[in-house]
Amino acid sequence: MIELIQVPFSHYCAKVKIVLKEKGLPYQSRPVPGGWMDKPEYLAINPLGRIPFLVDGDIGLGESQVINEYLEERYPQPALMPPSPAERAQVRWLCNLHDLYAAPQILRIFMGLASGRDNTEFAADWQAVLAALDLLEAQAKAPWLVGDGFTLADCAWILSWMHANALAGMLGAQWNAAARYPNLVAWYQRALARSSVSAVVDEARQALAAR
Ligand SMILES: N[C@@H](CCC(=O)N[C@@H](CS)C(=O)NCC(=O)O)C(=O)O
Repeated sequence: MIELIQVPFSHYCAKVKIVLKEKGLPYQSRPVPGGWMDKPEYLAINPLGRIPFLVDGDIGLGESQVINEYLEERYPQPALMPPSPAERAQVRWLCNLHDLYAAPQILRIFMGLASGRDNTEFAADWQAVLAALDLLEAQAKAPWLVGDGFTLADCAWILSWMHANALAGMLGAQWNAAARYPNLVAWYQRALARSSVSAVVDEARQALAAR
């Protein structure tokens, strides 16, 4: 069976779990060996010290986008990439927007606040998150981010959208999502109706509440 080393509230891990569930692939969720990503037990598995990490038979893979593209090619049905080259490129563009320009900033803010640092230290990261969300809002199509089908781009953004909403409250930021991000608010509501998404969101919420 596929094994996924993950932490339940990680936005990068959520990307992969939504894909596994969309494709109906059973998997075993495994806590990080040694207890955290910097422990020797885990570094022996993934020297980059990052999660998620997926094991499928003989192959072990890190990096959420690499994992998702592997799953898409290895288990092509149901497809989570559109057929046309232009739309496929658009999916990759929005995945990179997430992975490079929003998710690291969200992670830094979460970890920083959790370690007691002051809100004011995260102004630049928060502005970067808003800029990425502005771009996503402008690109977002209905019903899904790219065209008519649910894609890897939707999988990528679900938990980070949830985290951005929570962070706005934690930072005491001005946040009127319905006014600034109407497309994304409607998109998230549609996405929650999918069992893959609601299961992963619930898992993250429960883990955050237990912290
Ligand atoms: N580019 C990586 C980033 C993964 C990542 O940063 N994951 C975080 C958890 S959400 C992590 O492993 N952090 C460990 C650390 O910061 O030491 C991916 O897409 O998988």
